[in-house]
Amino acid sequence: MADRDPLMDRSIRELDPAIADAIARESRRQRDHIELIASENYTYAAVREAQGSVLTNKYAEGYPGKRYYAGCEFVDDVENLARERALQLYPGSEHVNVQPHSGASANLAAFAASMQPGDRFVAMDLSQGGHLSHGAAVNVSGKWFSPTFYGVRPDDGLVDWDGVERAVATAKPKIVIAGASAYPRTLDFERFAAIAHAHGAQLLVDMAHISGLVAAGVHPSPFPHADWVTSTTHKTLRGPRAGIAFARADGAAAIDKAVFPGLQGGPLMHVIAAKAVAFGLALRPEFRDYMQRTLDNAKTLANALAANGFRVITGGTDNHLILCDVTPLGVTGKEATAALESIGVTINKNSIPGETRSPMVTSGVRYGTPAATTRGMGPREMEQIATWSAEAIAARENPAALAAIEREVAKVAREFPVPGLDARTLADEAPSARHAATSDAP
Ligand code: DSN
Repeated sequence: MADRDPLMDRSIRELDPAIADAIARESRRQRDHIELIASENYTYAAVREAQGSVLTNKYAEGYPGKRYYAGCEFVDDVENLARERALQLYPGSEHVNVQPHSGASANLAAFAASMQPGDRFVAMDLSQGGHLSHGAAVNVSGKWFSPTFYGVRPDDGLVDWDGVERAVATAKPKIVIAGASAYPRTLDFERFAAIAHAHGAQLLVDMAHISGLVAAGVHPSPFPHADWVTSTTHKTLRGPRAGIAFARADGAAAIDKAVFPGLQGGPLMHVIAAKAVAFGLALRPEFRDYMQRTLDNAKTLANALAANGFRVITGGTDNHLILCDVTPLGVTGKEATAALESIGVTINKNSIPGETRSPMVTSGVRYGTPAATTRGMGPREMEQIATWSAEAIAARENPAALAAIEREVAKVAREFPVPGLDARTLADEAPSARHAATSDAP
């Protein structure tokens, strides 16, 4: 014991006040702000417990029963449970790899499993609602592979099916990607699969945004239509910040090899434990209720935003997110986001179909209801948020008016506690610091 480092059992607060203060300030921000970024959520206290557990100490390169290190019997139990629960959560799924560190890693693994560098694929353009890891020029998916893009129709904002057909027929791709980060309507996976398969391509569905809705049965499932399915686990699914990748039985070996040893080394067993906990909780009836309330809130918020002068793209929403043109209110997406940030309502600026401004400015904003719904907010708060949004934009050059709205927002926010944010964490807190304006969601 004499040589044992005495610092090993001390708290963050004792050892590192700078980090402890930053965590406390972020805790306070989460308590006092209303979070409406469509990709964010508050995870369960139990998920955080698993993620902060001793499993972070363990190396487990390989897969259950086939590891490169000894001492893996208990982490094998964890990974097997995570796999079993993920497959149970998505009927029709055949194989899952629960090791990807993120959604972008899961997408790259699906690329590595199904294509060679230089191969062609078809995906939704980032500026039309797609994702950075679906072939953006700045991303490895766009640098090492060859994308052709489809988009949405400028008049109604819905998937341009003629454009999908044309892109697939012309590019003759290895894979077609369906999945988006700013598309407010139901994605017809069966139709995507029919187009891809008719042209000899495989379908990759990235369900990162909607995986909770799919698990709860309130959005159609990509199974059994897709050949590969990827997701994050922290958005609507409400688990830890991480990814997963599904394959058909005949793609199991390819996806497993792509994740490890292809792209990653040791799996994050503490995060895999947290995924297992989240999958178990998503199998419960309470989760279905939560997802239904998230959808109901999104519809209420969309209607209320429209009533307050926002132009809601596609006229509404079928899922957890709302895309709006804010130019009828006389502002850009950047200005609207800054005005809302100053009252403690957190959203992101977003390009809209037919966008004329740069991604750093935009004409639109994106709202989402998963996080606010987790806190227990309902239709009354959604209507209030829409009213505050319009008021803040109108008062954006009036600091006193913004401060008055900010006080109202904080009062309502505190009526809805953040899960797992206990009084002790908040008692420790340093003075509030307003966080920097959000950027366009990649
Ligand atoms: N950045 C996420 C989003 O906000 O949609 C997607 O990964």
